[in-house]
Amino acid sequence: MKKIHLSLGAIVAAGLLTIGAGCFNTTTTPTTTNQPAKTTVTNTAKTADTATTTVTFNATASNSAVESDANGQWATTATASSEYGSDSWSAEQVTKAPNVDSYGDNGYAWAPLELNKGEETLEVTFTKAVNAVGLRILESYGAGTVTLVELKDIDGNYYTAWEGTDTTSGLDYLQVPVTLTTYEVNGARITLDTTLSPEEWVEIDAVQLVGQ
Ligand SMILES: [Ca+2]
Repeated sequence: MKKIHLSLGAIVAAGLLTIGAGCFNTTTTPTTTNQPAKTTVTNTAKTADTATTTVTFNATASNSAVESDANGQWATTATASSEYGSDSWSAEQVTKAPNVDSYGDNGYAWAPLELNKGEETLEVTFTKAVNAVGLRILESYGAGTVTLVELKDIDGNYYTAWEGTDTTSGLDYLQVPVTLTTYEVNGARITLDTTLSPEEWVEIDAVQLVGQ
């Protein structure tokens, strides 16, 4: 019996755990089963860390793929420099998931008070602050007028995510990828130039933040 105990101690110290439990009495078995359990816990933690840093942004995702993006969240509040109505076409209409089903004038989207007036801004917030990888803006009418997209961190600082020429047409998203932010984002500000669409009222249906 003494010889068996010495042998187990040497094997456990060497990290070899292939001993058949049936070789030992009930007082030695727990020693051999505890070791693999610790290894399992360590592996689980590593998997979780990897998932946190691999959130990606597909800037060419189809509209249906955008709407099922597991790392996406829709705006929960919205304000604007002006709004066409207090219910239909109000800033509130850009919150939640998209509900405009075809390109055109629709009260389920936000619209500014005036057509072809000039610069307008739309500001949104999100419930969950995330390290962001991108923002998506669903343009539903007067598409192609966004000039600047900024992300807002939890301390109220703005960061330019994109500026340039918006080539969006039809009922489609302006998709703005960013390098995974080191700051936590829970808001965005969108600047538009409505003179770029003098014939069609500019309308935005929904805004999605992507991150983790
Ligand atoms: Ca909407």
